Amino acid sequence: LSTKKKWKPPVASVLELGGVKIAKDDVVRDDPTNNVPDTIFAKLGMQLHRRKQHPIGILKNAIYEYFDANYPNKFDTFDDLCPIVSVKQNFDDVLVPADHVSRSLNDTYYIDSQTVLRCHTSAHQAELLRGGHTHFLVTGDVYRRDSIDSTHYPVFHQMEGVRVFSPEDWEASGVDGTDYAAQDLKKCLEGLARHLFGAVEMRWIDTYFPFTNPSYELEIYFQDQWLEVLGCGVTEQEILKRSGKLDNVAWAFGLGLERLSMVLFDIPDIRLFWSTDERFTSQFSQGQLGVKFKPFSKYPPCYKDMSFWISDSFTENNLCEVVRGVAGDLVEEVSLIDNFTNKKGMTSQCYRIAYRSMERSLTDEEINDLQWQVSGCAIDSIQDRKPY
Ligand code: FA5
Ligand code: MG
Repeated sequence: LSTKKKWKPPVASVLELGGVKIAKDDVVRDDPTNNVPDTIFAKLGMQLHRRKQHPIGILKNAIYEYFDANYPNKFDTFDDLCPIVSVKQNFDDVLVPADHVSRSLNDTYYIDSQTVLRCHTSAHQAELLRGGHTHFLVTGDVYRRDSIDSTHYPVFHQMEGVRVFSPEDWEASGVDGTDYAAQDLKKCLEGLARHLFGAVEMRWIDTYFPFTNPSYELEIYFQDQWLEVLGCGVTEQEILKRSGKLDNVAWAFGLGLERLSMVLFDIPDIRLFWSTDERFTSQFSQGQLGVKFKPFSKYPPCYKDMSFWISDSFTENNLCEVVRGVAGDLVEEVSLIDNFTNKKGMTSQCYRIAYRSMERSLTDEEINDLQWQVSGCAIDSIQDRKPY
């Protein structure tokens, strides 16, 4: 089967990121650990969050406004920190255990064994705390190997928020530092949600993060289901201790900016954030939060099913990477629809791939060609023993 890749426009070979120059060879190179494909490299440096007319940039500025209004001149803001960070920054500094799944090559893009594309903006918490910052917001692009559907994309944007309290902040309140911070955190984020959305249906879910305790997620009701929009909690004491803040308590949050934008502007699919089609880009302007996105007619999806015997090393994230590598943003969803294990213990899975363009109708010929290439590449990668 053919594994020929479709022609793609060439990717810039040198990038400037947060004042650091990075050559493509430094990122996409022949290190055995490296699992960053060209499609991901091409997204580095796009910085959608710094575009004033883009929904992500408009949202960032609206959040800044909320913090300015409620905590005048308190929060330091960063939106140009380099997304290429050390394993230490991304994981160790925020107490992610050595055996945590998020560290695996299946979940994170590694440039080499010590360097990753940050998978969350929490990667910058520890250094900023050490640098003496006590109130800050960090916005940036983050990278994850993940499943494919309308609310997941391998590159997305987060905003981290951290606020440090001193004993005098909670001592008069009658509750301990942790409870005080947890209450303040929820009040702050509920206020932010009201500032952005007015009335909206939302709920708090208890959860787990290695770097906070207690930890919560906020979900908002959107398109007939609950959508997780952020994670947050009271910062683990160990993180503060390591930055010399023994007597303090802090809260932290990480907002999913695409998810919040989808709710805010009624954007139905996360791929649209990368669209350069004027019918998308022209609908948003600086400072305007009230506008609802008007889909430019919905083009029909086309479904293709694919089944195969899987080996122990098969993962859905690897399959998704293959599909994205061939079909790019023409793939809307990859879902497991059947899973069968025979008497010999061999497992066969059937995946359904939904192809749909946001911008035009796809022809049968084009889809058949994509599916042919996907199955060729998928078979190669399933049988191939190289990591990915
Ligand atoms: C984190 O990344 C934590 N660092 C957040 C945090 C910060 C918690 C500080 C506590 C303190 P999580 O993996 O849940 O958590 O991601 C945060 C948000 O990013 C999610 O709620 C969701 O809105 C968004 N998100 C996660 N994966 C994707 C994806 N593939 N595509 C788009 N948005 C995503
Ligand atoms: Mg989560």
